[in-house]
Amino acid sequence: MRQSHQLPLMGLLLFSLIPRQQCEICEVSKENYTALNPLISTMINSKYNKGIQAANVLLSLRLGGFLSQSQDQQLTEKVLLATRSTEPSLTSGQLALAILAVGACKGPDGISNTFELVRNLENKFQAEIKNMEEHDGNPLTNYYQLSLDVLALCLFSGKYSIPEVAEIFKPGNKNYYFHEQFSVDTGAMAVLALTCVKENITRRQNQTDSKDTENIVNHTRSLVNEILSQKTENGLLGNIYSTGEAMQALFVSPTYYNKNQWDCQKTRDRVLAEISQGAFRMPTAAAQILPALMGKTYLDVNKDSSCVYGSDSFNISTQEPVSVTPAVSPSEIEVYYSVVINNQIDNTTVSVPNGSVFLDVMEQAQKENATRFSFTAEESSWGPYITSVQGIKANTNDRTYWELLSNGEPLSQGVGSYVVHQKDHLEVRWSTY
Ligand code: B12
Ligand SMILES: *[C@@H]1O[C@H](CO)[C@@H](O)[C@H](O)[C@H]1NC(C)=O
Ligand SMILES: *[C@@H]1O[C@H](CO)[C@@H](O)[C@H](O)[C@H]1NC(C)=O
Ligand SMILES: *[C@@H]1O[C@H](CO)[C@@H](O)[C@H](O)[C@H]1NC(C)=O
Ligand SMILES: *[C@@H]1O[C@H](CO)[C@@H](O)[C@H](O)[C@H]1NC(C)=O
Ligand SMILES: *[C@@H]1O[C@H](CO)[C@@H](O)[C@H](O)[C@H]1NC(C)=O
Ligand SMILES: *[C@@H]1O[C@H](CO)[C@@H](O)[C@H](O)[C@H]1NC(C)=O
Ligand SMILES: *[C@@H]1O[C@H](CO)[C@@H](O)[C@H](O)[C@H]1NC(C)=O
Ligand SMILES: *[C@@H]1O[C@H](CO)[C@@H](O)[C@H](O)[C@H]1NC(C)=O
Repeated sequence: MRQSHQLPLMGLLLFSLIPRQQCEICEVSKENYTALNPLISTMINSKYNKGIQAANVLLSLRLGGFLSQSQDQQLTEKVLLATRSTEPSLTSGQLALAILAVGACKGPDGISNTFELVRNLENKFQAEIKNMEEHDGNPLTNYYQLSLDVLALCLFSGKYSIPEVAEIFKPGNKNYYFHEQFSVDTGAMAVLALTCVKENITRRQNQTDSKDTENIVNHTRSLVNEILSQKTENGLLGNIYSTGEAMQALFVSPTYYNKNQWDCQKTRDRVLAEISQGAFRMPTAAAQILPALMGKTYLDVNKDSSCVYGSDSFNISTQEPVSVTPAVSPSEIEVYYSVVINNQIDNTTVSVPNGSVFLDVMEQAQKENATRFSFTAEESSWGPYITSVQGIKANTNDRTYWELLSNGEPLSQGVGSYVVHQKDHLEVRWSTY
């Protein structure tokens, strides 16, 4: 009898004791900001073919307050111009990122530029849902982008249905997984979106929403657990490129896990070590890790407050970065390359200069036989994305794509970044995720 009284009481006591002290935001200390310099200069000096790809970088630099007023203005104009001129063809997530970036704070002119963009995002989000209804639950893009959509709509007073969000973001939905493996990036972005929605409902204190609130809380708890279950021996959450966003998700959900479930300092120190080894040379990679290292999250985007500007300590370079050409020309290396479609394999041996990337190998093979090794690629915020090989195109409605592997292992970088090694067995494989 006594137990039945004590247990809930204990639970209540623990619950009221734990919250704040457990919320450990382990940002990099001011003395150690120099460790972040490579990230900031990579972002500031980045050049993009399409301005929309600068949105992630702008968002990140604004959250950190790293831009001078003139740099901020320059980059904001660029993103806004690109957004307006290409809006109909943007994916929902691209538009959401642009809204988050451009609206992150009130710029020098003080006008909010986002009103019309938010209306367009509402439509794109509905189109994602419609596609799911018509194509076996597959959105036009993916759940990472649907999460960005909800986050932007939530932060910028857009319209969305709370019950619909609670339904879409149920844990266990196949869209959280690629090859049955939980996508930490996707789960993290969903946690940020759901947290925003939950805070909004709570602030409105609308009793009729309580069932949805409970669902959203439950979804968030499961997603946080799944993220924590992807913790690696060395402290990463998922892989190095998902860790920044996973840190943000854990920062905003301290009541859903115990202090001993996550060693934030260990994660941070591992990331700092990876920065010095050059893991974040891709501007988008740098943009996605920086906020967490500053103790910031995408929920800190505040359309009502003025921008914080830094000094001109980092200059936007006007000249091309000097390419590091080695004194002696590199030796040639030999790699194996195969295109695998179900049981059909087309393979060849390719010779490329040492230091070449996967894309160089594909181009070399294509030169040797334009039929067997033909391919197309599209520029994305992570570099070139392989869209077709031998004329066979990736399709989100079928969840198909061209998977990259080396020596049988899926790569964690794209064709533009992965540096190949002597005797590598490189493979592009027609896959379903
Ligand atoms: C969804 C997703 C996919 C989907 C894309 C199709 C779809 N249904 O949308 C699938 C599962 C097919 C996929 C494939 C791959 N992906 Co992926 N993907 C993502 C994810 C979760 C979200 C991307 C997104 O929509 N971003 C938001 C929008 C607004 O930005 P965007 O640039 O317009 O998005 C497009 C590109 O990002 C592109 N894309 C997706 N993945 C990759 C990877 C590379 C290298 C490139 C160049 C482009 C690209 O697809 C997006 C939709 O069109 C990110 C996570 C993250 N942190 O960004 C990982 C991520 C970008 N992917 C990654 C990787 C490694 C891959 C693969 C190379 C894996 C492999 N071994 O084959 C392949 C790409 C191979 C190829 N054909 O070139 C890494 C990239 C890391 C890096 N340093 O380069 C990330 C960061 C995941 C991670 N933490 O490791 N991916
Ligand atoms: C700064 O970094 C150094 C080396 O990485 C570390 O030893 C030190 O504790 C850090 N300082 C603070 C205040 O975090
Ligand atoms: C909650 O969201 C609505 C609609 O998106 C918005 O109008 C309102 O300002 C938000 N309220 C709070 C308190 O955030
Ligand atoms: C409360 O929520 C319900 C359902 O989401 C909605 O129909 C109603 O308009 C809301 N009321 C207020 C005061 O926000
Ligand atoms: C939420 O989770 C709790 C505990 O796991 C459970 O008791 C409750 O029924 C769940 N609520 C909903 C709406 O599913
Ligand atoms: C940036 O440019 C300003 C003026 O052009 C100059 O004074 C400053 O030293 C530069 N900073 C760096 C880090 O190059
Ligand atoms: C292609 O693969 C077959 C079977 O693995 C192998 O015997 C052959 O040597 C490969 N050809 C080239 C050019 O690598
Ligand atoms: C390729 O270059 C790396 C250093 O960049 C070197 O360690 C390696 O030995 C080289 N390999 C060949 C086969 O020349
Ligand atoms: C390219 O490959 C196709 C199909 O395997 C073959 O029929 C053709 O002869 C090859 N062309 C060249 C130039 O090697």
